[in-house]
Amino acid sequence: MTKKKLLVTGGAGFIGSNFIWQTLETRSDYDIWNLDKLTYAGNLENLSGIEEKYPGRYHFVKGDIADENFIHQLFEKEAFDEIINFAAESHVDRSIHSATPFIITNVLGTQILLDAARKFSVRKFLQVGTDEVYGSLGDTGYFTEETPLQPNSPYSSSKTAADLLVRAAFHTHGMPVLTTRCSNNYGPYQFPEKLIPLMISNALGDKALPVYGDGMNIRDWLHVKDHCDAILTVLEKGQFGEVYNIGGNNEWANIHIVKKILELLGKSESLITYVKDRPGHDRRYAIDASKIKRELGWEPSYTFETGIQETIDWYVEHHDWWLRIKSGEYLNYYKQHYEMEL
Ligand code: NAD
Ligand code: TDX
Repeated sequence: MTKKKLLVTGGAGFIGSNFIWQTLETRSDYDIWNLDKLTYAGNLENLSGIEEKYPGRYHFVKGDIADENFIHQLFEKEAFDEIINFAAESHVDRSIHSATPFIITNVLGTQILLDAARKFSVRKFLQVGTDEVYGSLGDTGYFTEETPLQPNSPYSSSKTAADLLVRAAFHTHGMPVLTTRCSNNYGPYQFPEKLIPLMISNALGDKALPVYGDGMNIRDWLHVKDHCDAILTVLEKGQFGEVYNIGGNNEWANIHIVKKILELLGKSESLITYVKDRPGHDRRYAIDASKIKRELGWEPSYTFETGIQETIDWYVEHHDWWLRIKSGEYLNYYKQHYEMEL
């Protein structure tokens, strides 16, 4: 069997780390290089034990996708066959406070990776995108791959710019690119700034649960394992130059998610605190994922009932994982496990 060298960027984050575990477990033809800058969102504890479980198949490289010299040196050293670009600044609220890091990583970083992929003849480049590029829906309708791109936040605008640069790489240079656009993910290892892990961890600590605006904004929730499976499907079977929407067909208003979490944890709804709305808050996202089902045969396997229960159980069991994030202790992991060995 020919082994492929897969570069995963942003693999110390939520979706990237789930993807690495899942791919090493289910695909014996891939060895993985995880390139991550270890921003506040990068947590190597998500991958603790992986080198021992998959000897020789996992390699970590600390670095920045927006550092052109570094990227070129890395590509000269390792002949990557394929790339999946997960690396991004990913939190909408942070982009409202400060947009610049989003432009540097999400836009410039993507172009630098595309340039290196072209120069070093990488055989596939998959860009992990988001449904937020389509903007906001009213009470009806769904995002298809043909829906106009109308991003409303600095985060979604930077992700849209990245998607367009990937599109340009295909049309201008004939590059072998694929783009996915997924709805909101939930599951293990999600940084507790995002709705579901924030609400679970606050509820467990009997802290207030901050609900933005009237709580009636709607998101389409997909279990992270289903997202990772869809990315592998697109990587293996997708057609170059195409965009694939990925979604769970699972719309929930935020307030209903929050109440469900409180109910499953046996906590009181009095913890709910309505706070000032997010500026430019998109009202509703809903994905039409019929193309990926029709053309590549992918559909989600989790029901929300099972997925949310498993996720809550995971955060209850991994209390220490999110407590170390909240205390900032997780930031020492790289120093303790990598720099000490040098
Ligand atoms: P995350 O914030 O949990 O992880 C991002 C990772 O990227 C972190 O490990 C961080 O250290 C790394 N990173 C950031 N800047 C970097 C740089 N310049 N160079 C190298 N590494 C860098 O994000 P996530 O939720 O796992 O999202 C992963 C990808 O999926 C993103 O591209 C995001 O836009 C997309 N996405 C996320 C969701 C979701 O619901 N979380 C939904 C659809 C799409
Ligand atoms: O404290 C909160 N209270 C609240 O009401 C937080 C953090 C969020 N919210 C609301 C805002 C959104 O309507 O919950 C919803 C979900 O918020 P986030 O978890 O911040 O996700 P969202 O803004 O929808 O974006 C997510 O999905 C698409 C990811 O963060 C993006 O990276 C992805 O592209």
